[in-house]
Amino acid sequence: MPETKNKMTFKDYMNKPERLAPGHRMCAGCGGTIAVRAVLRALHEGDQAVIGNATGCLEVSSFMYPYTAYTDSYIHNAFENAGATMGGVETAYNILKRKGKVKDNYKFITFGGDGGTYDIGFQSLSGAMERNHDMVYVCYDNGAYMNTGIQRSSATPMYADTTTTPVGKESDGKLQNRKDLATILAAHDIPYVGQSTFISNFNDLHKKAEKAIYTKGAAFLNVMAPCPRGWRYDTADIMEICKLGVETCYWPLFEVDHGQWILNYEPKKKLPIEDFLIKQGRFKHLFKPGNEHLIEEFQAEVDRRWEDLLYNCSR
Ligand SMILES: Cc1ncc(C[n+]2csc(CCOP(=O)(O)OP(=O)(O)O)c2C)c(N)n1
Repeated sequence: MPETKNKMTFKDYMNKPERLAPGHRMCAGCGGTIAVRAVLRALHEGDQAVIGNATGCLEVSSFMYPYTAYTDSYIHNAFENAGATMGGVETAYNILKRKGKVKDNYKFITFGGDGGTYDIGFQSLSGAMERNHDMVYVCYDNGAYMNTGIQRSSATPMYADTTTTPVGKESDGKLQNRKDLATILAAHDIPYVGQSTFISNFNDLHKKAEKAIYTKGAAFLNVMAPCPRGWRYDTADIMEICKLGVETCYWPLFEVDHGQWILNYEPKKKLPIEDFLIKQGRFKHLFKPGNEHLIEEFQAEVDRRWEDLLYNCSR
């Protein structure tokens, strides 16, 4: 069970000190930054953290040796070993704590983009989770390798226009469906998995981050974190895009807490997927006359996954 202290309101959360200091170089309107700030705010006062970070936008923009934008300890890692490194740090901490050499309480949180998490770092993430290290791995999922110029990843949704799946006469964008990583992590049978994004007052993300950090054992959080450059939207639209992701059931809010699947939000009226897609330049081609069938296929995939989730949550 989470070691939740007292009940906190949203205002309490927002009044907590920032643990990602201002002055980093992330883009305006970047979802990754919002995700990191929200997750770190869930740390209880007095607790220290070691932050791990796979290579990516977040790392290059919040860390330039010897400076970091974090008020906590920070380790930059290659994609391939971000999970393994934090597992090692947690193990070393347990030994030092037992020997009385470390007095403070530490929590272990690794951040990675979807390229580093779904693809390149997947083996070390899977291993760290399976070994049940007391750590949280947070994927800020912006749906492509954004730092190197918007290349497709296995998190990129079908038909998205990326630099390695360019839309043109011969191509409608990415051909494959996105990998459902939260479900794959749930199949690791770890204590906690949560999927979230930014909606209304951020309560969903705050609660899940706190649960993930304070649940004993391995936890994984998947946060949809839009990227204005890659998704091609007006920076001011980020909150609306996240809301539409949830209201269309493209990005359902759910958690798997010690094996129990819980749907955190069910839209009163599921919106058509067009409402989510039309806000983003990467899907512009889907709205050309003659491409209606592509949207229908997209919708069918969203429906299929939503039904699967409802089934899992009803068991
Ligand atoms: C093994 C390896 N392959 C490729 C790169 C080059 N590279 C640096 S950042 C980056 C993109 C990272 O994408 P993602 O993990 O999705 O994070 P984002 O940049 O979108 O935040 C790549 C491919 C690298 N550093 N190491």
